[in-house]
Amino acid sequence: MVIRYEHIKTCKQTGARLGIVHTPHGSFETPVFMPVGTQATVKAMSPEEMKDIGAGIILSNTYHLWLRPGTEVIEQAGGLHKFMNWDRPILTDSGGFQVFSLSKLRDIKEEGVHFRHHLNGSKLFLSPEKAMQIQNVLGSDIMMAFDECPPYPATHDYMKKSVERTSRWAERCLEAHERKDAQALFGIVQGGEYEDLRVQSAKDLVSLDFPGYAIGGLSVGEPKEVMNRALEFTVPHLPADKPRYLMGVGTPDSLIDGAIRGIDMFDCVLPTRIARNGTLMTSKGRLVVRNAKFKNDFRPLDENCDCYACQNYSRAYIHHLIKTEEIFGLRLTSYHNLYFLVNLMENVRQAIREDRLGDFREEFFEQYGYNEP
Ligand code: PRF
Ligand code: ZN
Repeated sequence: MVIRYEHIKTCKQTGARLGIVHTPHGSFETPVFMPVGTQATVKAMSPEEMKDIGAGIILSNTYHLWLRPGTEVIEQAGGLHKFMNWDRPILTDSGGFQVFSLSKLRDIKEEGVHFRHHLNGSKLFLSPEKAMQIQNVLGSDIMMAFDECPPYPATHDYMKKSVERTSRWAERCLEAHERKDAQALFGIVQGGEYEDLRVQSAKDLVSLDFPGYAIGGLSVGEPKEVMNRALEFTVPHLPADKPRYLMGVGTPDSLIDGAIRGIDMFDCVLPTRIARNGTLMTSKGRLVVRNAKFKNDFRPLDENCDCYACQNYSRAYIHHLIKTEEIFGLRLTSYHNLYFLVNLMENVRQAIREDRLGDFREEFFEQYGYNEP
């Protein structure tokens, strides 16, 4: 196996897992939050800063890198790690989800998805084989299968057909993957909110024996109880000795509640996206530093944070940088938000180590607020 999940312990209070995932570019501890670097860069952050905040693995996107700069440039660079100067693990998403979210004109067929370039309108085609070929060139440590993520809500009938196609596509992905000794391919469980389809999807994929499994099709607009229930009836069908990844989830509440339901890996654009419009995640909930009330506030963004931004700069200063559209403002807010989530997961791991993740959850929400996203 190219990657290996080392189970350290299970939290006695919650059942959350503490582990280490070993990859060809080193190891990371789980549960982990993976910052998103769509265009071969985590927006506003250098790789050195990513290491400072303690990021163990980052995510990038097949779809975007295929369109720009194109696979050939990355091949000439010697792969994505070298191209972007990041020597720790990289996970790449397969492109399916990005086609569904970015391209309005698309046609899903058994062979793959025909769609138009989201910027110039040209005709494009992605398939399980193509997604594997691109990810093999990128050289990510963890590649994702090419799946369909239907919108929420979808009918049981549509979802059943979609799950069955996603299973057939998963088999084609395994077949087309040419670097099994260097890159691990994860299967993606779909099925929406339907228990029978989630179970069917999980069983189909587990029978194909992937080195890890993702849960897709959640955080697509459903209430959080729906997501939690879907995790509860899906996770028990996944093998205990492989990593489990909940795709596109990154609010503090869902990271903690996902870990409690046995999830090991998470990713989301949320912290970096909201940072760029002046919104911070803090131990006391969200703070919109671009609001006028922070003009004369000389406290740090988060009084309980020891990140570089909070140790050296005030809300007043960052408010000013955001209002004047200074680049340094985006760097500081991005730095803080990523630090906040990476550090939250370090605290989650410590709580698991000490069998008190349930208590940690209560203490965290007492401060953060129960209704804050
Ligand atoms: N599939 C893939 N990528 C994803 C998702 C999915 O279902 C999601 C759903 N939240 C985010 N990213 N391939
Ligand atoms: Zn901070």
